[in-house]
Amino acid sequence: MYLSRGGYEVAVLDGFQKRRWEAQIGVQPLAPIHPLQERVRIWKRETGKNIRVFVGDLAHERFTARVFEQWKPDAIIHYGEQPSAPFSMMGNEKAVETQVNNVAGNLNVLFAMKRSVPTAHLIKLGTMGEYGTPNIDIEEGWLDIEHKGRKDRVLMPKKPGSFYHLSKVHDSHNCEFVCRVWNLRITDLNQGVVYGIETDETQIHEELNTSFHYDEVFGTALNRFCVQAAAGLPITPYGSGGQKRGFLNIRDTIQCVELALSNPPLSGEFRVFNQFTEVFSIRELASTVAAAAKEIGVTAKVEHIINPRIEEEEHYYNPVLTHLPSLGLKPHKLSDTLVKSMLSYIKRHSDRIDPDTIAPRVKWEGYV
Ligand code: USQ
Repeated sequence: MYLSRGGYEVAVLDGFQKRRWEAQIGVQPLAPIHPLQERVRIWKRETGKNIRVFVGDLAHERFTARVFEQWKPDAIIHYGEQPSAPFSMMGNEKAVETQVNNVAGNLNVLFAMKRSVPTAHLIKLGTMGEYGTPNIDIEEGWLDIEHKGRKDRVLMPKKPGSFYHLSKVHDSHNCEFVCRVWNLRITDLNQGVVYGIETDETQIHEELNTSFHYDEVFGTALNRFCVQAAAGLPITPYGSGGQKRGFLNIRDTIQCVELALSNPPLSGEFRVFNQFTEVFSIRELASTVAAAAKEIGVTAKVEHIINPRIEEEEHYYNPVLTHLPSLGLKPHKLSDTLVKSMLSYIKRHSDRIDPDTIAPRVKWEGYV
């Protein structure tokens, strides 16, 4: 919607897998998400801008190839992946579904690019979680090494924490390979944990809202904490809450895509941007939400619970962030009343909160 408003000619390709997964596990976004075609009609009515819709599954190579041949994009923004770590850890079937959907879908995009638009720019949504929490600084994708007196530049080593995060590592390797052998141009956005609900575009009409999850599977930490506070439930850092992550506001995710789009890499370049604006520990987030809730008259309790994941809870964390700021990223800060605006949105929809979907049941040690 942002790019369409900005004058780009936009097509959206969607197979509605996320809606199917939500139905399978019995969760829904906080506010309902209307059918895509209806949202596109509302967008046209409100802004006069047309967005072309292609319905199908990226993992079907003939469909993907046909769309690329027909539409001939100058740039592709690839957000079409299974995004949840807990979903991928629910067992054998969901792990396979996650990796097939993500890795095969991305491979089909790469082949379709090579065949129909070899000079197009792929902006691929990766994740900061590809790196895990190493005891060294996290560089932006590439690491200069010296080993036994010889030097090389290699992809930053990866130690991800779920089958989902692993799928993004596999994608990154496939992307780097096709830049090297087919001369494609790709930006891998290693994005941190996103929080927030509204953008300028979603505010144009209620039915243009984005999908906001708070459940144990699709909800991310800060979003969950805000819903817990609003629903009078305890805020749940897992374990000690010393896990540190990079975070960014949903508005900044759009800014980052536009910066990548308007500053494309060279042909043959695999470019990696670390994409976050602030680093917090989970316990800092929990106390920030509790303090913000207090300001609007809600008393929220923080209750550390047994960590269902296998991850480091106290660790070094120092990711490098240079590329996006050097291109002009102007971050929104978490402290800029965002939590308050999130809390008021959540309160407006609080009758739809299903408390039974909040407690974590998916365990990393888990299922076979
Ligand atoms: N956590 C809690 N309590 C909760 C929920 C989460 O302590 O109620 C902890 C988790 O154990 C983890 C951290 O918060 O240490 C982040 O968890 P999350 O669920 O917010 O985020 P994550 O599973 O890492 O995945 C999310 C998105 C994923 C994206 C990733 C960016 O779902 O699509 O790739 O954030 S990153 O974390 O940088 O890899």
